[in-house]
Amino acid sequence: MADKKYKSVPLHPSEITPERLYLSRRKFMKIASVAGVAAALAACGVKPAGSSMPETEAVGSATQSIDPTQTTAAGSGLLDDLGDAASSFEDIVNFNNFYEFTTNKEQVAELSRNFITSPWELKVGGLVNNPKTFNMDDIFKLFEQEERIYRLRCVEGWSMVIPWSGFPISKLLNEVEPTEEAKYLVFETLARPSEMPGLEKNSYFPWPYIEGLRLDEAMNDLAILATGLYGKELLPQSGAPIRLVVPWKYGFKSIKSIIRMDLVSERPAPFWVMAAANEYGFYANVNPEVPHPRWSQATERRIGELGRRETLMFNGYAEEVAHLYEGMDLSINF
Ligand SMILES: Nc1nc2c(c(=O)[nH]1)N[C@H]1C(S)=C(S)[C@@H](COP(=O)(O)O)O[C@H]1N2
Ligand SMILES: [Mo]
Repeated sequence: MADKKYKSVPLHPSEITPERLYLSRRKFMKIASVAGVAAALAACGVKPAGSSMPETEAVGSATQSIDPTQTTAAGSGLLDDLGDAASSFEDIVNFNNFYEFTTNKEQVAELSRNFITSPWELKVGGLVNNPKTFNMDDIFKLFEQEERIYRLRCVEGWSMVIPWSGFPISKLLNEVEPTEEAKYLVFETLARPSEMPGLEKNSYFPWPYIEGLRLDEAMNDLAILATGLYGKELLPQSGAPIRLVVPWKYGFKSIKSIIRMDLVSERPAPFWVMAAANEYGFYANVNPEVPHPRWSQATERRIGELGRRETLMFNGYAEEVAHLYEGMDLSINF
């Protein structure tokens, strides 16, 4: 059964909270922030060898005020929903995390230059009535591409604003028709050693790169499959030809160069959870109140700016997504 292809992890008890204990959204936000402070006090700095993201850039905790003139942004004029300027194309395609190529963010562009992204097949199956394999022509024919200007907040403490083109995952799910038993969506990145030197160089990682969403998260309108940015098709370093973008979650959830999506009944174990479960959770919702064990998540450095900004709950998308997590303790379900 396709369902058994992926390792799964058990649910946290707080996710099976009885209905009567569910809180109103306002109460929930208050409690989530109290829990976050407790977690901050308890955090210790132990680092498992060889299985983690690079050290954070988040050295200080003080937030400097942002002077908009201190920026290298190219001035495309594009703004996100909060009025933040889009990062420059140059910044977006020259500072990347894509460990299949290298863990050096400045070298991904160079090392991925010859990555073959056409032809490409995206196989969607598992617990669906209509399993389907899409090539990129199918995708462009079936799903109208929309522009979405989203903040991307990496768990390491930096962020960008990226003008994506893509389409809501919900549209693709409607094509394949998840069955009643489908509860989660698993994504898998291509792993082709002949083109991806990082696979062998960093062989201690649990390749292939896997990510997962709860089905209701995947159905949220903010969750898209992106095929382009700044109006051009994605370059390899950005996850060509098709990658996930879930802007309210840390960047590592936004899995690149996807070849498979499977609907499953049990919660899958994503790449970073398998690499270091104490540091990276299944949900990975951006949350300034819940520190990473080795650094604070209260602030971030916007690429192209000098100061640090305050990190926003759910990366500024609480209005759209906070209801998905009502009744959950976000310091446990981090
Ligand atoms: N397959 C794969 N997807 C991945 C990664 C990766 O190493 N491999 N890195 C993640 C991380 S940590 C981040 S922050 C974002 C970065 O996306 P960007 O390089 O387009 O800014 O991609 C995510 N998707
Ligand atoms: Mo990241």
